[in-house]
Amino acid sequence: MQHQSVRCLIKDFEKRPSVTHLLEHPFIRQAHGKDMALQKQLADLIQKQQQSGSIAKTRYERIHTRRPYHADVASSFCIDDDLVNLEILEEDTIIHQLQIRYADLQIYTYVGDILIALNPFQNLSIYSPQFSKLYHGMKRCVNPPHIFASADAAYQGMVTFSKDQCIIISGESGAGKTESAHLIVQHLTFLGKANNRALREKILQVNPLVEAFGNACTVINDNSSRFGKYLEMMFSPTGAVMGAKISEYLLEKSRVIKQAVGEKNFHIFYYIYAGLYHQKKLSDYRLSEKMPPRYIDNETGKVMQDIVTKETYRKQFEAIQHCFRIIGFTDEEVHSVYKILAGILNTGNIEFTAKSSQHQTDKSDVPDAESLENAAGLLSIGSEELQEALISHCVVTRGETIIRTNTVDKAADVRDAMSKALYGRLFSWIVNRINTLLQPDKNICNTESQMNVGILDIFGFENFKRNSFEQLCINIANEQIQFYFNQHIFALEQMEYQNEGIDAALVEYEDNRPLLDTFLQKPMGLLSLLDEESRFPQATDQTLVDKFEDNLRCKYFWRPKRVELCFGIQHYAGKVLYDAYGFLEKNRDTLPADIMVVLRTSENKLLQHLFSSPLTKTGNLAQSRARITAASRSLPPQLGTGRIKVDTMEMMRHPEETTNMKRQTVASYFRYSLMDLLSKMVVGQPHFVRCIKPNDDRESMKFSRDRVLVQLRYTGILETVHIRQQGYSHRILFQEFIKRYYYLAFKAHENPPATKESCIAILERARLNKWVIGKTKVFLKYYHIEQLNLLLREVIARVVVIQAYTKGWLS
Ligand code: AOV
Ligand code: MG
Repeated sequence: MQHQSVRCLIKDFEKRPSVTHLLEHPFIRQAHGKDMALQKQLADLIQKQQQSGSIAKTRYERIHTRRPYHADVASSFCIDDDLVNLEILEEDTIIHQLQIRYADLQIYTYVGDILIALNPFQNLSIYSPQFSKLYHGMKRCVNPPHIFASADAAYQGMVTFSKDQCIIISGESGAGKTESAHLIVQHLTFLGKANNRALREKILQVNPLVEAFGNACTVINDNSSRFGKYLEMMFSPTGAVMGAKISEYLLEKSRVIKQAVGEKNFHIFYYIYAGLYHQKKLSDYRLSEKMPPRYIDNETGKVMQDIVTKETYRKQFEAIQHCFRIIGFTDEEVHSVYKILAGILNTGNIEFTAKSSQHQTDKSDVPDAESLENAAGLLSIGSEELQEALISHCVVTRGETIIRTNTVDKAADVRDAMSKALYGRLFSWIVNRINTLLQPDKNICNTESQMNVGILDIFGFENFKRNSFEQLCINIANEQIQFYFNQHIFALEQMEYQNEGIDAALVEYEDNRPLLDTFLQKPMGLLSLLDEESRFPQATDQTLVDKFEDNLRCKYFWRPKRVELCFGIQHYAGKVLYDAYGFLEKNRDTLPADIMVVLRTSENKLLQHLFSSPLTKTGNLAQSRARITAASRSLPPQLGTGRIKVDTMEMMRHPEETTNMKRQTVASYFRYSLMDLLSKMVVGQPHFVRCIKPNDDRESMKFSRDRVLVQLRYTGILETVHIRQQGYSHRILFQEFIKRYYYLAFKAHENPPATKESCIAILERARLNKWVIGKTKVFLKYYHIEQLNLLLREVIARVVVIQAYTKGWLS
């Protein structure tokens, strides 16, 4: 029994060097035991913990050849590792430091507790498991700055104080956010060593899988995230990884149907086309061997050439199959996914021609039935019904249902809306399925005691030659993340100095709140105006821009002369010109009810599920139209007009669905998503990683001072350095502070009151400098926390050794 408890303690302490946890361990409370081998092990462990600095240094020297540490540097910490240590705080000095470091391939630099990561644009050998070990539970100043150190800080913060953490990665498109997110997950899975290896494997496959569906090649980045991703990794109270959960935000669905010049569709389409091509299975999915579908070959012929000659797509296909398998998707599910993807590609090939008849000139027809039948076959729906839903729609006017034909353009729009809806829902389904497969086992860890580290990786700020509705949403999301950063680093901190009567120099920073209000305010913000205009059937993109101009009277908005559909926004990260062409349609994002009805009749279970709605009765198109007629007769005339649909819950997930009561637009869905994201982020202790792109040519070793300077300016790095140097980033209530660091100054039986004096006693005992005491809180510099935690760990270790001695184990 005792033997076991000592072993258990050692294991626990190694896994989770948490002092609070250790103190509560039954073994420490009633330490006794006689096993010599275990005693030795315990003593070694404690010694190792105490000497961790020097061990790490030599290990680092062994494996990191680029920058050996010099013996004459008293601490292995290099002064310029942290910009806060600079004596002269000017843009020039900061940029100079970063440039020298970059030339030496030191891509990471601290600004206090914030990590700056410069994109190296080359593979570095600093991410191996050896490095994970090196950074594990280490004092930050022992090793050079590293993304693993940030992940480690979050993990240690979580286990030590049982508090959720979140790591917010920001930076413009191509700066390295997604790569950083991968590395964080890698280190966290290393730290959260579960006995369950399978689970670790699964978690590592999550990012590659969702990115195959949600990332694409843009002119800026070959692997650009076209959705926002918040990945939460769940841990048990002892820090073992238990599961994971992803939340996805605002996938750029329009990419499925059209890509700008030089850009591509979502990766997965190329992967499956190439994979199936090489497996000679294209015909099983009714895809042509000679001509890739229109949706993926916008530069005719090029894709085919890549697929035949290059190995990468095929390998990626295999990797994705592997991901599916490891995570736990069944073969049947994967097959359904491929069928839907191939169904989308075939849908894209359906063409329409005008068909004039005596009575109507705006009719369209499908001249070549092959693609239609292929699509219908793959989606397991009737081809006639599909055709009917594409070329006609049902309108209810004053209690009467009229079937109207669609023009060629309209039919093409319906086709594309269907493809977008299919892809969007498929993507959400994959994410939900992953979440189900990776949810923690309730028998092992109950939800209450679970803790998590969230990792936010969104699409970065974008400024293309032509910017559309998607860029607007992406940039607003970035604006919101910048606001959150400002709040945390500047606003809240400074507000507390004032409330607590602390005399600290105020740091000026660029507050983007007014701009965010310009977008999000109700009812006169840009998104509200867009929604309002989207409700008028007669509105055009031109009337929309006019409306913006009439109502958005602020310095952030302007309209260039002589460019009709254009408007400009002065974002925190620079000026962007938007082209409002298609804004209204993209915002409405309607999926005709008839298409939905047809898709619901699918015999493919997955597809049925994607379009199922608990409140809607199923049936074929004719039955549904008959039902609508019946229903419309009972509605008051003003409500019985327009397209009919659907229950509100479904709409929250899928904005494209319309209702005659209220229409959910992309803008309102987007606003809701942003709120949802923020609500997740605010509950955790934030850690910031700021990615910087050193040049626009994606070249390694190239440092463009101008480009870096712009990014440093708009992210407020200089101001951040100031506030980290002068400010107090940690503000802890007396009570909490005493609870945490009690053992540094008091004995077990003492019960100090939650007063200023008790806190001062601890701070003085710890021999810290430069702290201040407010009315209710202790104000600490970012580095104090680490010092306190280390001291605490040493004290606890001493307690353990003393107990071991008194029991006569160590002689
Ligand atoms: P992003 O996520 O910030 O852009 P990525 O993380 O996709 O940018 O990085 C872009 C490219 O830079 C990657 O594909 C790598 O080639 C390279 N890169 C970034 N970080 C590293 C690193 N640590 N080591 C080696 N190469 C790196 V966007 O998703 O477009 O906003 O929407
Ligand atoms: Mg990315």
